Amino acid sequence: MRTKCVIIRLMNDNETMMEELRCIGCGTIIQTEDKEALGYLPSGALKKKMENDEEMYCQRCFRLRHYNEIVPTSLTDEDFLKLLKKIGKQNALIVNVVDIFDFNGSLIPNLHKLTGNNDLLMVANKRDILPKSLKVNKLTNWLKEQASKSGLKPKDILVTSAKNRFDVTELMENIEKYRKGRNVYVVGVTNVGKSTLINAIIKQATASEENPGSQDVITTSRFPGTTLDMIEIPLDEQTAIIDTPGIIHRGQMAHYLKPEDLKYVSPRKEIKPKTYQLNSGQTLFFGGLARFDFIRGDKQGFTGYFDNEINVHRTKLEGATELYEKHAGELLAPALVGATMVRKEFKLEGKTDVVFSGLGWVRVPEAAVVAAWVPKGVDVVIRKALI
Ligand SMILES: Nc1nc2c(ncn2[C@@H]2O[C@H](COP(=O)(O)OP(=O)(O)OP(=O)(O)O)[C@@H](O)[C@H]2O)c(=O)[nH]1
Ligand SMILES: [Mg+2]
Repeated sequence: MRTKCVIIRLMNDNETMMEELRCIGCGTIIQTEDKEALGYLPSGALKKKMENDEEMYCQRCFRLRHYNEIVPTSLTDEDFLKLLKKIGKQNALIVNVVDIFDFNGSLIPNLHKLTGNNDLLMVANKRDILPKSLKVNKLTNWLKEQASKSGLKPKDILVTSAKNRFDVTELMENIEKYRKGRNVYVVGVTNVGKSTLINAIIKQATASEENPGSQDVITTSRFPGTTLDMIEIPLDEQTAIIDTPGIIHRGQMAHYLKPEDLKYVSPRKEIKPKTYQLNSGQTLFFGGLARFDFIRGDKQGFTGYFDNEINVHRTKLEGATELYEKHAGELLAPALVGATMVRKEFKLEGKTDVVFSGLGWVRVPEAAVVAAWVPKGVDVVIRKALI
C-alpha cells in the first residue's frame, strides 16, 4: 500500500503530459503561488519534499495536524456534490459511512442518485460513543429498519469504531468481499469518520513488527469539511480505496457551533445516559443548545443521551423562556447567544427518541406531548427509540 503524495498525470489541451501534485492530507491540488488559496505550500518546502520523496501536506493540513487550527475554505455545497456525482458514473463499491451518534443527521438525501446502481455497504461508525450495554445485533436490526425507511438498500450494514482494531479488520474483510476487484469510494456526510476509518485501514495494512503504529496519513479533525477532494489510496496495482469530501448537512448542530464547542457534538468517550423523572410542566435544558419541554402526560423517566460534559438544567416550563433569555451562555452554556430558538411540538405514543441533530437525544418511554427547541437551522426529528 503506497501512501506517498499523489501525483496525477493529466493530458492538457495541447496533449502534453502535465503533473498535478495533491496534498495527501486533504486531496487538494498543491500550489506555491497564492498563500491565501487552498493547497498552498511554500516552494522551498515543496522542493525539499520532492527531493526526499516525502509525503506532501498543504499549509492548511499542516496547521490542522500540528496546531488543530482550521483555515476556512471557500468550497460550496455544490462543489462537493459535483465531485460526488462523478462516482455515479463508475463501476465501484460504495461505502456509506454514518455516525451512529447522529444517525439521522448523517443520512445523505438521494444517495442512490449520486452513486448510480453501484453496490452499497453501510458502515455505522463511532460505536464506542454509545453505551456498551447496547448489543450489536439490536443496533444492526435498528439500523436496517432505519435504512430501509430512508429508501436505502445496502448489501450489508457493519457497526464499527475506527479506534477498534477488530472492527477495522472485519471492515477490511467485508470491503474485500463486496468490492469484487473494483474501486471503493468512501462517502458520507462531514465528520462521520470516513478519513479516520481509512487511516485505520492503512495502519492495519502497513503495520509490521518494526512499525506497529504508523502516523495518520489523511488529515482528520473535529471541524466539518476537513477533506477537500478525492484521496486515492491504492489497494493493489489497478484499484484503490478513495476518501471523498463529506457532504454538508446544514441541519447538523456542528455547523453552528464555535470551534471550542465542537467537542460536544463529537464525544470521545462512551456517553453515560441520565434519566430524569419529570411531571408535566417541567423543562430540561441541555446547555443552552437544546431545550425539552414535557407538556402533557403521566409522570415518567426521560433519558438524555448527550456528551457527558453537557450541563443539564431542570426547571419549570413556566418561566423557561425568561430563564434562557437571561442566562444563555452562562448558567445555560454552551449556547449560541443571539440565535433564535425554534420550537417544535410532538404528540408521542411512547418508546420514541426526540433527536437534536448531532447533539444527542431524549428517550420518551410513554405517551406524552413534548416540545423540542433548537437554534434556528438545526434539525429536530423523532424516531423509534434506539435504546
Ligand atoms: N469517538 C469516535 N470518534 C471518531 C471515530 N471516528 C472518527 N472520530 C472523530 O470524528 C471526527 C471527524 O473525523 P474525520 O475522519 O475527520 O471525519 P470525515 O468523515 O473524514 O470528515 P470530513 O473530511 O469533514 O468529511 C474526528 O474528531 C475523529 O477523531 C470513532 O470511531 N469514534
Ligand atoms: Mg475526511
